[in-house]
Amino acid sequence: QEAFEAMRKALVEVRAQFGRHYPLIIDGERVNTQEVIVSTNPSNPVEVVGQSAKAGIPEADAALEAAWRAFPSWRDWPQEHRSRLLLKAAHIMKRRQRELEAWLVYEIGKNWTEAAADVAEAIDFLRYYAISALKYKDGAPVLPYPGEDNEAFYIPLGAGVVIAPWNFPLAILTGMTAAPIAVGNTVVVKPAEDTVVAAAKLFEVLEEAGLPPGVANYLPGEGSEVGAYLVKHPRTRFINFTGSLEVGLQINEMAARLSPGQVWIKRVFLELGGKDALIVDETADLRAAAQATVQSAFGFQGQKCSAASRLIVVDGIYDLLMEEVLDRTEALIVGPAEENPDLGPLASQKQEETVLNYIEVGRQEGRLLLGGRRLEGSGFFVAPTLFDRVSPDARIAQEEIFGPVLSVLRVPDFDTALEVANNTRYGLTGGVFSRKRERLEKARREFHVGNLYFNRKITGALVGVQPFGGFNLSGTDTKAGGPDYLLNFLQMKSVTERF
Ligand code: TXE
Repeated sequence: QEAFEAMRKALVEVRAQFGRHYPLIIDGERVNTQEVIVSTNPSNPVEVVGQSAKAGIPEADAALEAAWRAFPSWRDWPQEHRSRLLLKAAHIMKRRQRELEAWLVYEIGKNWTEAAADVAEAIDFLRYYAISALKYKDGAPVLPYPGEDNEAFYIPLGAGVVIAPWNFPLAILTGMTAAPIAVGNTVVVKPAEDTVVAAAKLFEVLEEAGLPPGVANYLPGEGSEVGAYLVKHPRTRFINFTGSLEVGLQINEMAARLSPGQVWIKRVFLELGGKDALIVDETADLRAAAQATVQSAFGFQGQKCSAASRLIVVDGIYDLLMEEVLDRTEALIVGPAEENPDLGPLASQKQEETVLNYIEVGRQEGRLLLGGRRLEGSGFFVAPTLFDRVSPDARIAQEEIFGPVLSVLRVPDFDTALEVANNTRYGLTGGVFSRKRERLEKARREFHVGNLYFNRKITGALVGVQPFGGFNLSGTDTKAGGPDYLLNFLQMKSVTERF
């Protein structure tokens, strides 16, 4: 109750800042403001103006140079001091969590639960990377059998670029930024165009924590302009990207080419899409399976790479399960995010159009069971939608829709369910509802996804508990919140001294 009251208060206080600085979603419509968002980092001469934050090539060059200028001293900070700073940032974020949640509600249409999870995960990332960075500090024993006259130790890479998606505007941006700087790198951060506020808030927190100017540089701008420019830039040492498959593949290709004056092979980390399947067999707890299906498919309007977008049902319980799923889906409330509905608006006009296009494709490829339309009135509200009689190779079973659309596939037995689940070019999350241990063991071996869940929903990965990242085209096997994630931003040096 207390948290709800605090949230209501925060929404009012944040709303009082409307029309001042930030593009917002008001009642589902994206309302851009005409104000200046001034970079919170004095070393980074990025003043962004107009409808939503816009930085151009000159600012991108300035930000990357600011990052390289800040690198030598930040690299030489003792690891404990860098870690302590990030822990302080986590503490500040915790203190401001209701306000930050309120911004996420207004900026990207998350309901209170999803907004709280986003902020909580950002705090977890700051803490987790701050602590796990300590094991790489200078002088830490890294060799299993050190000789008496040589040592090996880690050093950071230099200045890199973080390019973030809009769907976890604080959590993913914070995780991708905190990891490289935790171990002594510096970064230019390019948030998604639709979520420049959440990014600005992270910079406010980092600045309050005392992050030296230039260590992290705020560069809100067009991905295809400043994002691509920085990916190709010879002075970019690494790229940490989370976003769509198509952009990720473009980045991989651009970064592979040597630019004039480039003296290293860029490291590229990609966290891409998913077409995640939930299997329910005839031994499953049907109520639990139905609940998990609806939460995984429609949480944050299905705009999660971990969302369930395929439900694979073994014959025998099909009608019973579908009755449960349809009942629960019909009961979902869709409305303005600040009223804490089950589903808020989609993130943008573009997102709504994409989802509605896929719904039209779905009408050709399957049978519409529920939803299939936008809601009357203003705002990007799309009804939770289910199609069944979907074949495994249908577009709505193969392509990431990134909206509240669930494709239901019916199979004769569990083995076929696994084959259908693996029939995808992605491999991010997956789930199985079954009471047969040997089937779970088979799924553990054969269900080819980076994050597998048994008898529970398939979204949500606790930092440090479920390292997050997928196989195949879901990314480069980098496990965010995993034990070795920081090694991506380090290189090892060996020094031998003959006395
Ligand atoms: O991605 P986009 P979005 C995925 C999710 C979905 C996508 C949604 O599955 O596919 O992210 O996020 C910048 N050169 N994940 O729509 O359009 C752009 O400005 C350089 C997976 O934001 O790819 C934005 O900052 N940059 C993830 C960023 O790329 C470019 C979890 C992403 O934009 C660019 C969350 C270009 N040419 C979301 N074009 C996981 N697997 O964990 C755009 N950008």
